[in-house]
Amino acid sequence: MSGWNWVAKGRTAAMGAAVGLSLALGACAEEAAAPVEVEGVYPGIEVTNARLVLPPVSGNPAAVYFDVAYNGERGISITGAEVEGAESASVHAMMEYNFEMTMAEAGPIAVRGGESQSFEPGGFHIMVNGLDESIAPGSTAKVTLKIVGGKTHKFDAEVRAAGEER
Ligand SMILES: [Cu+2]
Repeated sequence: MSGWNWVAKGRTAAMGAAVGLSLALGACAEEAAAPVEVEGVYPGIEVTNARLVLPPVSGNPAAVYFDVAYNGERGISITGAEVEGAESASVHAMMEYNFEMTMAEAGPIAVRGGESQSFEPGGFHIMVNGLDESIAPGSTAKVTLKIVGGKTHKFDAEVRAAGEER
C-alpha cells in the first residue's frame, strides 16, 4: 500500500512539473509574437539586389547599388553610409553640371512608406573610398545605411568585378 502511495505522489509531482513547463512555453511564445528589434536593422526597410562594384583600377572608388523599399508609416531619410573595410563612404547622386554629367554628395534621400528607391548606375549610389583589398569579387561587403534620427540599417552586398554586370 505504501508503494502505491509513493507512485501517486510521484505522478502528482510530475503533473505539476508539466503544468509549470507549459506555462513557461506559453510565455516564450508570447515573447516571440511581439515585434523583435534586431540590432542594426531598421523595421520596415527592405534592401534587395545589393552589389558593390569594384573599380577597374585598384585604388579608385568603388560603388554600391541596391533597391530600398520602406513598408512602414510615413517615411525614412537616408543621410549617409558606411562600408566595413573602407576608409569612407558617402551617398552620391549623378547630376548635370555645365552640360556634363557629374556626381556630387547627395542630401538626405527620402523614401516614403510603401515606396522604394533604386540606387543604380547613373543615379544615386554609395561611393566607397579606400576599400580593403580583402574585399574581392565573390565576397560580401557589409554596408550600413544611416537613417535620419540616428538609426542604421545594415545589409550585405555581393562584391562584383569592374567588368561584371552592374
Ligand atoms: Cu559617386
